[in-house]
Amino acid sequence: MQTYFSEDHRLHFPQAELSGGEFVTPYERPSRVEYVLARLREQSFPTVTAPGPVDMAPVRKLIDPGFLTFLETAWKDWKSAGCAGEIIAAGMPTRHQRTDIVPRNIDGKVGYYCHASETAITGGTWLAALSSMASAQAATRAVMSSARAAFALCRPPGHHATQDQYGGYCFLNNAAVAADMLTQNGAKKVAVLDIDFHHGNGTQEIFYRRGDVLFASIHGDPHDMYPYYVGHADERGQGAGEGTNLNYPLPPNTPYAPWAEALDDAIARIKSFGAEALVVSLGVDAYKDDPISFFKLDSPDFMDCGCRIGRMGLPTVFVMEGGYAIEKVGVNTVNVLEGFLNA
Ligand code: 5XA
Ligand code: ZN
Repeated sequence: MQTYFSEDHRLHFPQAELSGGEFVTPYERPSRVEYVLARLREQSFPTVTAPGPVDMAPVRKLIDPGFLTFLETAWKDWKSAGCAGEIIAAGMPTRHQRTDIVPRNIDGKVGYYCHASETAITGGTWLAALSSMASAQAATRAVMSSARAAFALCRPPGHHATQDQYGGYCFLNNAAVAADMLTQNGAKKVAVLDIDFHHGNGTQEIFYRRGDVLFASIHGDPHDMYPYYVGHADERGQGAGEGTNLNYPLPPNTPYAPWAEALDDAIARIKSFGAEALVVSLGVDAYKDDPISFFKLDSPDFMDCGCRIGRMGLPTVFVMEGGYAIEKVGVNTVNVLEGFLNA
């Protein structure tokens, strides 16, 4: 299985994340990638391939043009306004306020296009987000030209990014663009299986009214965990997408057995949906020692999970999402890929 990854991910490394009322070094940091690369080498995975330039057409097809322009120009506008620090949203539109008008002021725009203020934008964020997208696209193209599977080592991650909002460390939704590219390439039905600890609200939102892409997510119950305001089991899709959105919210301290039950149910639903290709939003923050999560999966569980996914026999694009127990991110991620290959 080929890995696609760009060195340009390093361009995004904010100094600060707002966590528990303090500014801390962001959990989502460049060294996460180094641990994955090291483990891929240790386990003799094929050489890692640079992705080539991003193709904006599949991105523009799904993502709001105003949001794309915002991401591209935010840093310049922020600096021109005399702001000294990194871009952090100070206020977002709340219920009963107007969301049909984009403010002219950059501070207002930041709040408008952001849904979680832990996520800072820096001078390098846009290029890093594009390079992450390019990796997802290169992996998807490999699968479209008949590779059984490919791994996009994306950073920054993407599953929280909606058509028009960033947050949760995500700017562009890599997995959603990958899935949509697969449908454009002729797959009549595609599934996105999100095994990151956090609900993939961005991916859900993008496909909520579509019947050709099934989204299934196993995640910390939003009563207790970010993204809090979405990710409940009764969100099942709408219109043509009715029944093609499956949420498995699970409580604090969930160990592997009930997690794997949810996974098996999601797999059965993906099969009965008739998916011809699969995108896996591969986060490993369900790990027991992850610093911002509350499930209790252990490293061998990720191997077993990969096996279960591999037994589906579908062409599969793995897209990296979260995972912050930094020294275990490599082992846990590569365990999923190895389990898949050995299924
Ligand atoms: O999958 N998403 C994440 O790992 C980021 C969660 C950010 C919570 N503040
Ligand atoms: Zn996560």
